Amino acid sequence: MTRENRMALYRSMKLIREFEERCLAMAIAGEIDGGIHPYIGQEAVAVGICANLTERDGITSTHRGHGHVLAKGAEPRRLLAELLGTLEGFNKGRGGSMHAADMKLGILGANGIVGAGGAIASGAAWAAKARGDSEVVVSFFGDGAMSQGVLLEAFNLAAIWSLPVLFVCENNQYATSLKLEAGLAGGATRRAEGFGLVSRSVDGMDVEAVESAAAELLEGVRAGRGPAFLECRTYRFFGHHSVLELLGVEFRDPDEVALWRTKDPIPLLGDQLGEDVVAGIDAAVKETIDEAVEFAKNAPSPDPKDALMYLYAGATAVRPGVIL
Ligand SMILES: Cc1ncc(C[n+]2csc(CCOP(=O)(O)OP(=O)(O)O)c2C)c(N)n1
Ligand SMILES: [Mg+2]
Repeated sequence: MTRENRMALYRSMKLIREFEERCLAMAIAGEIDGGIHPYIGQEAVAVGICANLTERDGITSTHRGHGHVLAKGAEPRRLLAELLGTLEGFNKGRGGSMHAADMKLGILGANGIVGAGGAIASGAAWAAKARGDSEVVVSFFGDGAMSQGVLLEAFNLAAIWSLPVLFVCENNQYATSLKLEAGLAGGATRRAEGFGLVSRSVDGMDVEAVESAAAELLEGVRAGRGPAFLECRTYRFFGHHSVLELLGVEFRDPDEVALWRTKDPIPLLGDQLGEDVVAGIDAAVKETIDEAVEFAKNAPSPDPKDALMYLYAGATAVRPGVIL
């Protein structure tokens, strides 16, 4: 990997970190309705995977999705405007934190329903294959989704129809407060192998390792050899949701959290780039996020009379409660 590539990976991870730190503070201050699920700690996964994707490739995301959306190329100011429920958001404020989508960038939607993105990814991959297009679709989901029936059905259909999907399990070892071993029998990669998916597991705190594992698997997916599965072993540095941070509730052992914080992917890569390079990127990223906050806070809110608009494709609200 070239120095320029490493700098791009560092910049993208730092952008997500800065965005999420700012959002977490805003959510705790009550400035983001509904709060957020912070992605802090897991940046190497989104960035390492998306470094292999073109704009035409698709992704499906999760309730913890800001990192995926930013790594796929979304503008931070438009994402923050979405989180604040304003008209400048990608979805005019209708989606919010858990449902940010931008079809032009191949962001087929974050999703508050655990595991649901896998089925959407398989459907989009089926459509790409039917059209004869060369795009691939990446589906991000957590370890908790591995026990959702819909995801296992998506594995099955993707395998039997040989669809161009890469399933990425972000194993941060917890589903809310449920530890992995208490909720997942058989192990993630072994389950995926059971469906005939080419499966690998990688250190999700090492962005270069994630990038190269994904590159290898996506080569087969793009060549039409069928779907693949990548488990990224990672950790979230904060609680499941901002409201738990607000209340000071932490289900995990503080020593375990402290240990994983020593594996932070950002300084790990930054140390290779040198202090001056890091300082330059950090300052530019901070400026971008400062500007995004300013932009989003000044963006207009939707008019309550338009509340029923954009709920259905091609539909128009003629008066409250009546959709044509
Ligand atoms: C179908 C469904 N069941 C339950 C929930 C409630 N819920 C929201 S996040 C979450 C935990 C998901 O854990 P995981 O998939 O590991 O993702 P992580 O939060 O660790 O990123 C649960 C159970 C939901 N949103 N959807
Ligand atoms: Mg999890």
